[in-house]
Amino acid sequence: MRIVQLRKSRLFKLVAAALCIIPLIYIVFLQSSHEDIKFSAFSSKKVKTKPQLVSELGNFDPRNVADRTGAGEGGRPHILRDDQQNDASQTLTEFGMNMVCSDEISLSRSIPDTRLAECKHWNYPEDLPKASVIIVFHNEGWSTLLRTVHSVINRSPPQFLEEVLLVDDYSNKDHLKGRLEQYITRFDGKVRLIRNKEREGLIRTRSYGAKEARGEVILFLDAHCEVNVNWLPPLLAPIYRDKTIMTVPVIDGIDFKTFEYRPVYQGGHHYRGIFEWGMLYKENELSQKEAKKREHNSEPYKSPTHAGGLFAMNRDYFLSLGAYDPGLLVWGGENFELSFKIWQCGGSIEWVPCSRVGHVYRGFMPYNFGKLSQKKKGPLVTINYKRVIETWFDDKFKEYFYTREPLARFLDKGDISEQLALKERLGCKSFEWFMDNVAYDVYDKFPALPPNLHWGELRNVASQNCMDTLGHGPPSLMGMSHCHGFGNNQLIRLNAKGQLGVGERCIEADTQGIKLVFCRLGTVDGPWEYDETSRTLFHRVHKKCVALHPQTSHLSLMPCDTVNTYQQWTFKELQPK
Ligand code: UD2
Ligand code: MN
Repeated sequence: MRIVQLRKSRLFKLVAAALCIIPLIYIVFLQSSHEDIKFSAFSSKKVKTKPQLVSELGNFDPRNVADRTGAGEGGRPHILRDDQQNDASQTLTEFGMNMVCSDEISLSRSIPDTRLAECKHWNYPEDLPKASVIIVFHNEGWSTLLRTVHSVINRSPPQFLEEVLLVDDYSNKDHLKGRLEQYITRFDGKVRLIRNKEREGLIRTRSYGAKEARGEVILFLDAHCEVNVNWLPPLLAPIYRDKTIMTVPVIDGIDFKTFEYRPVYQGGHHYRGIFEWGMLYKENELSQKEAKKREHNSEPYKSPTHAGGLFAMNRDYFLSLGAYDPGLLVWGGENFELSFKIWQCGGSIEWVPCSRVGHVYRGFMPYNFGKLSQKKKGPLVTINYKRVIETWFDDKFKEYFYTREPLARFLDKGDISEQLALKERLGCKSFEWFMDNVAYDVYDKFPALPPNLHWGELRNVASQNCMDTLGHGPPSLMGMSHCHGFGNNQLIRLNAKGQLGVGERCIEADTQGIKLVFCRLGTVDGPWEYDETSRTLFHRVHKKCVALHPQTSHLSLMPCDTVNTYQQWTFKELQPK
C-alpha cells in the first residue's frame, strides 16, 4: 500500500496550478479525481485533488475532543484518593486491573493520537469492506468492556462497521448478565451479544464469533481496549487489495492501575512479531533494509507473527483456513497457529503503523482455565505450543522446541490428523521456507539451539536441595530449595556449547555469586562444563567450580575440590507431574 502525502505547500501549488491551466486539462483533472481517491492508497501517485476530497477519512474521529477535562481524559493517568485504595486493590485481584479507577473514567474518553504525523495524510478507498468487530470476553469488568465498545463506535466510520459482536465465554458475574443486553439496546442493533453455553476458552470462542459474524472482514479485539483515531480504514485497505492479508494494528499500552494511555513505540521505529524457540512471543525492530522497501515510514510492512489479540482478516479466508485449530485449549499459541498457517499456506501478515489500539496489559491473569484445563494432562499452554509445532514445524525445528522445553516431549498433544490433512490439502509450504523467507530475523536473536547434554533438576549432593530461580527475574542470585520435581524454576539445561539455561534465561557467575541473567541475544554458548564422574559444574573462564555454602546456602564459584560434596551436583531428568 502506498501513501499519499499532502503537504500544505505542495497542495497550494497544486491548486494554484490547477486553477491557472487551460479548462480542458482542468476538467480531465476533476474527472479523474474520483479514481485517484479510490486507489490512491495503493499507488504512489500523488493525489491531484482538492484537500477536502482527501482528508475526511484520514482523520475520522468526530468525538476525540482534546479539551475534555474529566478523569483520565486525554489518556492521562487517573489517581484515586487514599480512601479508595482498599476497594481498588480488591478489584485488582478480581479483574487484574483497577476497576475503581476505570469506573470513574468516561466510556467515551479522549486519548492522545499516537500515530505518526504522516498518517493524517493517507487517503483510503471509499468502498472498503465492512467489518464485524468481535470482542470475546470472560468475566471482564463492566467499564473496560464497554469502553472498548464505545471507542469502536466513536472512532469507526459507520459505513465500514457492520457490527460489534460481543461473545460471552460463559461469564458468571452478575454485571455481565441481563444488564448487558439492556445496555446495548442504545446502539440500535449495531452491537450484538451472543453467549457460549459452556466455557470454551478464548480460542474457540473467537472461532465461534467468526462463524456468527455478518461482516466481510472480521476484526478481533480484547475486551479491554480503546481504539485510536482512524484506526479502522488502514486495517481494511490491505485486505481490500488482497483477501489473504491479515492486518495487525500497533498495540499501545493502557496502564492496569491508572489507565494512562501510553504509546508503545515512538520516533518512527517499527517492530515485527517473532518468537524464541520455547515459543514465547517477542518483538524485533524492523531492519533498515526492510523498512526501506517502503516509500513512506507509515506504510504497512510484513511480520512473521503477531501478539494474538488484535487483528483483521477476510472472514471467508479465515474460515477457509479452518478458523483456529479447534483442538487448541483456552489461551495461548493460537497466534502462532494462525500466523504459520497463513504464511505457509500462501497468505501474509502486515503490521499497520497508522492503526493504533490501546490494550490494558494486566498485572496477572485473574481467571482460571476452568474444566478445560483438566481435560488434558500437563500445562495447557505448552500443550498448545506442542500442537502447533507438531503441525507446522519441520523435524529439525521441532528439536529446537523440545531442547528448550524438554518436558513438552511427554505431553499429550491430542489428535492433529485434521490439521495435517488441512496442511496437505492447501499445499502449504515447509517451515524451512517460512524461516528463510519470512522469519529470517528470528535467527539473529535466537540461533538454532544445540542439543542439551544434561537437563532436569540440579540437585546438590550434600544438601539434597535443588538449584532454583526462586521465581525471581533476571538479574538475581540463584537460590536453593526443596526439590519438587515439577521442573519450572528448577528445570535447568546445559547445552552442547556450554550454556546453562532455565526457561528463556541463562545462568552465569560473577563476584557476587551464581546468577540468573538475560541470555546474550544472538548467542547460544556459555562457559559451563559438567563432569559426570566428579559431578562438578566447572566454569571454563574463571576455572572454578559451583559451590554451595553449607550455612548460608549462598551459591558461588570456589576453587574446585572434587571430594567436597557441596561442590557435587546431579542432573535428574523429570517427567511431567
Ligand atoms: C494475549 C492476547 C490475547 C490472546 C492471548 C493468547 C493481546 C493484546 N492479547 O493475552 O488476545 O491472543 O495472548 O491466547 O495480544 N477470554 C475468554 N475466555 C477465556 C479467557 C479469556 O473469552 O477463557 C477473553 C478475555 O476476556 C479477553 C481475551 O479473551 O477479552 C484475551 O484474554 P486476555 O486479555 O486475558 O489475554 P492477554 O491479553 O493476556
Ligand atoms: Mn488482553
